[in-house]
Amino acid sequence: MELLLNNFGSVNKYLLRFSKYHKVRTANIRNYSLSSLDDNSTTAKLSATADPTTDLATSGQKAQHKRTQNSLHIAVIGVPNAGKSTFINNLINHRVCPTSSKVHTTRKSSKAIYTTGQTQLVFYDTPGLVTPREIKRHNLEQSFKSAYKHAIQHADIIACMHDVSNSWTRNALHSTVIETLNEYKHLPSFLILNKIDALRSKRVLLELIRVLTNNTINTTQSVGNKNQRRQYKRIEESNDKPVTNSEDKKDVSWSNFQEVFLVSSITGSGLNDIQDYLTRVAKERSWEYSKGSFTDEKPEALIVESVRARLLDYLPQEIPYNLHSAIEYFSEENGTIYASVEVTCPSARIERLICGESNGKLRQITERVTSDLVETFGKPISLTISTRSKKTE
Ligand SMILES: Nc1nc2c(ncn2[C@@H]2O[C@H](COP(=O)(O)OP(=O)(O)OP(=O)(O)O)[C@@H](O)[C@H]2O)c(=O)[nH]1
Ligand SMILES: [Mg+2]
Repeated sequence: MELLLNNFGSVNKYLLRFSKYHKVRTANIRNYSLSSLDDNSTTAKLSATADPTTDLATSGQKAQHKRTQNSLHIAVIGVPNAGKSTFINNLINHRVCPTSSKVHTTRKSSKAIYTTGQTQLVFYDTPGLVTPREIKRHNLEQSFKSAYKHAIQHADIIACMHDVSNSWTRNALHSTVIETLNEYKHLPSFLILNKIDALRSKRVLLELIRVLTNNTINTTQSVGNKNQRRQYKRIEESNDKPVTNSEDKKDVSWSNFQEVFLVSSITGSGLNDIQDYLTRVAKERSWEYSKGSFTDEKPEALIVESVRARLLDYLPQEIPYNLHSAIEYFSEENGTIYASVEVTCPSARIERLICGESNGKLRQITERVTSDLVETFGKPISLTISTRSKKTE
């Protein structure tokens, strides 16, 4: 906890300094401003102030006056491992989406619900966007593609999650992301630059925004006075890997983002600003879920998905992708959940690998999933994970 708070503090300080150097003005028609950052805010939010975005905003404001119910459906899209599920869990303050360090943790679209004041936000967690080649290579279900389509079709707005921690991929939006935004361009969208905590230096961020939004937010031409411009230039020339639009001929950006947020989903930094934004643009509409709901998934499904996600974390390479987890038993008595999950392994060798010496690894996995599920359900859980192998040797 202390470590997280420390990280939080340093990001905070940096962006605070950063914001002082860079007041962002625009290119042509729109006026953007880099919002000033106070000690409690770690995000730089760029917004189209002169172009009051959509009718979403207006309807949201009206609704607040009337004190009626508002809601907004948000499809969170992005490439695998961008941090979509972590973002949703931390924003809604509940662990309902499975997360792991490996790709393809989310395999179907699921809903996560957050109700605050008059507003209900319904997030659609989606599997990472993949090309047909990747579907074939990783042996993914066809539902992978249809899942995010289903989510977007029900969405009022698209949240596009982009991982800035990887210096090789951060300089371009993935082609599948651009294709998706194009296909659904009638929907408003905003960009989330995630994992800013993992950047050694935050100096690349403004330039990244410029590249990824196709200069619709211009961060270079109109930066304050001469002194500030000189400082900005020094920042650009610093030892960070320069952000260049190296693939000039390829499309790497999207020009229609309405907002850009810089966040760390893992530390929670910047998430409040997104929450405020979504609350502001929510539509006047009755809630679909009761105030205390966080997901529409059945508890049994949440348990199985949690086991699957931790198997991805604890087992090497492709092995966990070939396992099948299923609920064997579920009940709730006196406020405690009792559950048992069976993991079917392709061979006895893999089964031994999962169990480890004297079942040590399986015990570790079980403890980890149990603690995840206590966060999910907010009540004690007694969990057993058993294994079986399809083939004996
Ligand atoms: N350092 C850092 N890591 C993060 C952040 N957000 C997510 N992660 C990590 O990124 C990894 C992937 O996170 P997920 O939330 O599972 O990513 P996803 O986009 O849902 O992945 P798929 O479901 O496979 O498409 C996990 O190891 C997370 O802990 C962040 O802000 N900072
Ligand atoms: Mg996910």
